[in-house]
Amino acid sequence: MEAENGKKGFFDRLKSGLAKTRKLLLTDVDDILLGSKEIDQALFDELEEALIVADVGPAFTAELIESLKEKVKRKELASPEVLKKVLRETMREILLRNEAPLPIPTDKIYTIMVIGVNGTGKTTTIGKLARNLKEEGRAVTLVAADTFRAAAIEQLEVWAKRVNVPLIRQAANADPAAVVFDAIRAAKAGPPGVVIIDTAGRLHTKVNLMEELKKMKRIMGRELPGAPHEVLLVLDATTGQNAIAQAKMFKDEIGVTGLILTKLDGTSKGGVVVRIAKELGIPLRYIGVGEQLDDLRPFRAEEFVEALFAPNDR
Ligand SMILES: Nc1nc2c(ncn2[C@@H]2O[C@H](COP(=O)(O)OP(=O)(O)OP(=O)(O)O)[C@@H](O)[C@H]2O)c(=O)[nH]1
Ligand SMILES: [Mg+2]
Repeated sequence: MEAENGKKGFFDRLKSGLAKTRKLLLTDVDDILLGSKEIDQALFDELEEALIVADVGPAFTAELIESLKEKVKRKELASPEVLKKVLRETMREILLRNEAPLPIPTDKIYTIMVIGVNGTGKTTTIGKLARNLKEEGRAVTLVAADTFRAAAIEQLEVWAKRVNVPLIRQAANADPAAVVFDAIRAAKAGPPGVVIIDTAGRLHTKVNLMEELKKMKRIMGRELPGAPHEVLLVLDATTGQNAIAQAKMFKDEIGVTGLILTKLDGTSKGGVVVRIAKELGIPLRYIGVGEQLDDLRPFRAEEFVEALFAPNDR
């Protein structure tokens, strides 16, 4: 009962979180369909424009329009209303390919390195994730490896206290690789648990940041074969196309095994989820739809599409 309430609660928040995206995307699509008696090139052109504005990306848009045209040719698309169903179905298919919840084993140490440019929501997301995992009965340790900003360690400490999990930290300006080293040593000495590492989003230069992240990764792998088990990149949905560029950069430089998309509640560019699925081919692990502790959830394609296409509340 509790879990059901939780799910419904999140679905409603997801739905209201996606309100701006829905308004932009579906109101446009509805208007286009309402104004069209038949399916012709003009309709496709308008549809294409609406999709691009919603940030679903050119690759998805092109594929969708192509498949719609095929269906028209094969007479499978009789009326404009059917177009919306196909839009929904095509989105669902593409998103399903990127639905892959984080596979955290219970019998081994599992290390998660959280990376991303500054302000995307890394530290906040780690707090929420720690809470989720703890509620599932996991032992969680947080690691303050963002030693660049003085306040960063304190910020994570607040989360650790709030969620009631241990924090591994050193003094400000310590070498993050040394903090990670401590964390792995401590993890190996205790029962299996989940170790979540917060990292800096900005250093003096981008090259410094990449080198620092690579070094952390190297030390972890040396101390614990297979670590980091997951490199989670946090992307801010409100940055749309920029998020895609960041993902490509981190993927090439560091290697990314999973994504978290935050701040879906603050944007009409939620279509970027579709774009990420289509263009990046990296599993989308979690989505964030607000600043509260329970505003982070594993990404579910079906739930997302359902929330996106749900009727607007009056
Ligand atoms: N609306 C909304 N705000 C969010 C969400 N996730 C994070 N935030 C907010 O985004 C802001 C930045 O979050 P942080 O967690 O500090 O970001 P960070 O990536 O750790 O930033 P740096 O440590 O500077 O690199 C905070 O005000 C968060 O409350 C979300 O899903 N929705
Ligand atoms: Mg931070």
